[in-house]
Amino acid sequence: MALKNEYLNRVYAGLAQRNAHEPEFLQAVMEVFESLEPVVDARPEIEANAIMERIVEPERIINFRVSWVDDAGKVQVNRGWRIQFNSAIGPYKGGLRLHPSVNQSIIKFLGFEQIFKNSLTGLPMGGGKGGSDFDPKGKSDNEIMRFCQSFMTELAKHIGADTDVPAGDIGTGAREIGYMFGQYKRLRNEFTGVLTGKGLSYGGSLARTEATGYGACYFMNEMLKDMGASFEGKRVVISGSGNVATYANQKATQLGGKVVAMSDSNGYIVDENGIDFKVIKEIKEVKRARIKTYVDYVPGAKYVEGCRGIWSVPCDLALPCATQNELNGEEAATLIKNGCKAVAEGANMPCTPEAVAAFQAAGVAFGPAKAANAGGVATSGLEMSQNSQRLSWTFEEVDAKLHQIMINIYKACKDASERYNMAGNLVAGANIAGFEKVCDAMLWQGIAY
Ligand code: NDP
Ligand code: 2IT
Repeated sequence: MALKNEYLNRVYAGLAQRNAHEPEFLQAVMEVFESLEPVVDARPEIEANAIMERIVEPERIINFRVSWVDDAGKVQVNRGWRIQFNSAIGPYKGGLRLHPSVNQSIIKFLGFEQIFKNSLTGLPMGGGKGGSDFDPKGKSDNEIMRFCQSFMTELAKHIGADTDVPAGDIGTGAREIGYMFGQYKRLRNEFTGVLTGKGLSYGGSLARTEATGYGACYFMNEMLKDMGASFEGKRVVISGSGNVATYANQKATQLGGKVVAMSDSNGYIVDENGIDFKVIKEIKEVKRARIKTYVDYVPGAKYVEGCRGIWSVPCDLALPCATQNELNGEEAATLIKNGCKAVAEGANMPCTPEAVAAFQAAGVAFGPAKAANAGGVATSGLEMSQNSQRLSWTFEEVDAKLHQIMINIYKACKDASERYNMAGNLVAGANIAGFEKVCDAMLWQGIAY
């Protein structure tokens, strides 16, 4: 795809040549560049200061070996990354993904998007991301602990409460953060807010566990309000059944919606009576089992093998909350045909560019990931504030702040889209609003990075 702005086109072409084997990263950059054309046209200082060339190059990529010993006594070796992408507006901040599919392209796309997402929260956080191709599935708690300790032994050299603050993402939940925090403390002999998503007994924030899923629903709710609608009585389909999906289910249900389908990477369940959030929590958080076991708890429900079929379940609202590129153009067409009216991305980049274009062409309200799932990292920012103050706020206080942040993000995206004559295009709005603050901070700080 060619960009109309000559400068952006040239920067993208060079990037594509240098990163030919990083398709997810290039996909994420292209989406941002498309949105920023009118901004770059209007502000010559962006080209004069090589802002775009700089913003697509991570400030630092740390890539390391992670060796650990499994329960059989065999030495295992994984690859670890931390990509410190941009620190213009605050310390690097972003999750750690543990999944066998992890590679540099995936961590770079996530780190790049995190820059703009974190900016949208209104809190002082730069963009970063990390992870490993380690697969937590089927590992014992001791194996998870040994991996996390080995991973942190290297990572600890590069992070800190005022430098870089990692958190959870796919495969990294409360258990993994706990083991990593323990190892960091042991290595550095300091108790600081170096990670977020911590347990409540050692500095974690109330409502952080719920925040991404809740935030995605708060964002969806703002889109619905603008359409003169609400969650009340709506059929909702949520892909995934991890942290984001589980609490998106809880909030969508609290707001009056009925969640009829959820999935994992093997298949999906349909429960016409509304999927019971407490059963999902039991299956995923306590038993660490597969979603197909839902039918053992709720016999009226059905399980279908193969995760992508979930998009054929008719719904009014869709919340893709599993992983990147999980919803393509054809699947978007099926959702549209079945009457879907609004989509909010709980996962990062779950909709392919073809899917996003299909939704926008059909007038389906579309909330992009950088905005719609920013509630997680926003609440991580609130965890950092509480840690710095040596205080902890109540669930209600944190949830109220999260809610207000999501309302502000929606408004910022909408305002930016209107300022550049793209009203209704929240993809452009999110990219522009997120970019503007980072760009200004980079301009003020001179050519440092
Ligand atoms: P979890 O590990 O808790 O859950 C991930 C869910 O997605 C699981 O149901 C998993 O199924 C499914 N999934 C993962 N990979 C694939 C795949 N390749 N194909 C199909 N299904 C897959 O992760 P989270 O809920 O934390 O993260 C989900 C998404 O939300 C990710 O895109 C993440 O980057 C994003 N996100 C997370 C935030 C957070 O605070 N946790 C914040 C903002 C965004 P299975 O168990 O079968 O692997
Ligand atoms: O993609 C994301 O925003 C996250 N995984 C959460 C990051 C964080 O630092 O809380």
